[in-house]
Amino acid sequence: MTPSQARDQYDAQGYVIIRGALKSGELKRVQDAFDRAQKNDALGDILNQDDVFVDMVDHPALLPVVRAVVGEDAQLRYGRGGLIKPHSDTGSGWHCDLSEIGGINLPESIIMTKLFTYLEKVPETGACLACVPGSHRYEMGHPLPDLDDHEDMPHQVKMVAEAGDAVLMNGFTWHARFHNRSDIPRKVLEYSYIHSWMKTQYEFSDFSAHVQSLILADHNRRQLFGVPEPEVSDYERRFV
Ligand SMILES: O=C(O)CCC(=O)C(=O)O
Repeated sequence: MTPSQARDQYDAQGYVIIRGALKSGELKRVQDAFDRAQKNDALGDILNQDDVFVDMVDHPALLPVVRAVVGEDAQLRYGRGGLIKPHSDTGSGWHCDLSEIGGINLPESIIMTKLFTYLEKVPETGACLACVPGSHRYEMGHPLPDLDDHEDMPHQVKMVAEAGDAVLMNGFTWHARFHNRSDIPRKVLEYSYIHSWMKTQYEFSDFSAHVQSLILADHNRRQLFGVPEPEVSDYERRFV
């Protein structure tokens, strides 16, 4: 799938599945680093834990899709890891992340998108992300159905994934997480992308000196991490 085909799917469905983004050797490197971060109780601060997590911000199988969807002014909003234990009722209700935003016609805008990269298989019985395809085009304020059981949402599609697959989802798409009824922990990297002129959820000073040096070494990373570019306004920032 080319980035342009991915963009077409994202536009039509409100999400796109990117199969096999991480291949075996690299996947193992990311899995091992994730497990170390989890042991250190540092999944919320994943970007400071290992260089692989900084590499994931501009990964060659993923960033081209982010660029095709968000645009050449994309910036990271945050990055974190998430673990859902096997056999845990940790599903979440249906929601749309951007429902509180005003002043923008969200059904026709791409303001915030989330990239979920799965480090373990997520089977049908796992803690699947589920989306209602096309719901990113519903008019603003469209009410979500009042469901007794979130698993009963009509027209939903579950994101069953293999380790190394990723899902890029529009923040205006209706989505939920299912309970984990499988034997497999759900290990995910969740990176959110916005535009260069929007606020991020971190300060550059939150990063270690080492991570700061990784960011400063590259133009696109400086943009992704919101490092100011002398004489270029935040509105004018572009990847090279
Ligand atoms: O963990 C998931 O699969 C869903 C996460 C979610 O609902 C969200 O990021 O808003």
